[in-house]
Amino acid sequence: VVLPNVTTSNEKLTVFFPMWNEEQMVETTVEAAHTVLRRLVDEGELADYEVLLVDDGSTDRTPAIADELAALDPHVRVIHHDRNRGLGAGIKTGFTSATGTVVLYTDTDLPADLAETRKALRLMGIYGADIVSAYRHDRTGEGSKRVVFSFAYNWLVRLAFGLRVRDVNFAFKLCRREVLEKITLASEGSFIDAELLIRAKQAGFEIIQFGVDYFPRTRGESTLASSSTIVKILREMRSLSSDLRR
Ligand SMILES: Nc1nc2c(ncn2[C@@H]2O[C@H](COP(=O)(O)OP(=O)(O)OP(=O)(O)O)[C@@H](O)[C@H]2O)c(=O)[nH]1
Ligand SMILES: [Mg+2]
Repeated sequence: VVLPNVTTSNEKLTVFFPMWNEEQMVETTVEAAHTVLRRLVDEGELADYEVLLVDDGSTDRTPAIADELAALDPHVRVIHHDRNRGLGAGIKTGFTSATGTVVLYTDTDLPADLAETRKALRLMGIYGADIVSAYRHDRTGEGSKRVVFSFAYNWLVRLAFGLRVRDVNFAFKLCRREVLEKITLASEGSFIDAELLIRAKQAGFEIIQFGVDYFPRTRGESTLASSSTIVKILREMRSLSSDLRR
């Protein structure tokens, strides 16, 4: 009798966090990542993991805390930008420096429980997806103005680029390394999420989606929830649009 094989994964996961002035979150976030990822390794769902902190020229204690955490644990790595370059720049650094075979990108204020990583990995395997992109079941926690903006933005991206994704800017995306090796991202700002999905789809990669509970920020400063971010995103979208529609 041959027992059904209990397979052990040979994937290494990099989870990376773009961060700017997150001194109130960074420790909690790194600890949450360890707790979830260590268990996934223990249970054979992952071969190894890396926690990558991309400090985008923070002016508070974030860089010092991040360096301390990295010194304490070989799973943690930090990259500093010498000046603040924007969310897209942080995400590009995360994607190009990740050593994993699969890469998860999420926000430092943990908008979704990192335990969702297990489900995302499983879905990626079962459905043969290259990107697993999460959407919020209920996003009302971000306030009504932003709900309206998110809705309009998702609709605009769908109309302009034919991308059918429910929550384009939600920061919980698991990507196969092959995607990141194949495509080159240009955005330095928050258009990066849309650009990633559009270019991946155009290159023939499979994107699937799943819903998660959303936890709005409870600590630290909200830096991207401003009208200047919206203006920048639309400007970036316009300047990249002919390249993306080619
Ligand atoms: N690389 C980079 N990351 C940033 C910058 N500003 C914010 N971030 C990070 O981007 C992620 C999202 O920022 P948030 O301030 O949470 O933006 P948000 O989720 O739209 O808004 P709130 O959750 O309401 O604060 C977090 O991990 C931030 O640390 C920046 O200038 N550069
Ligand atoms: Mg946030």
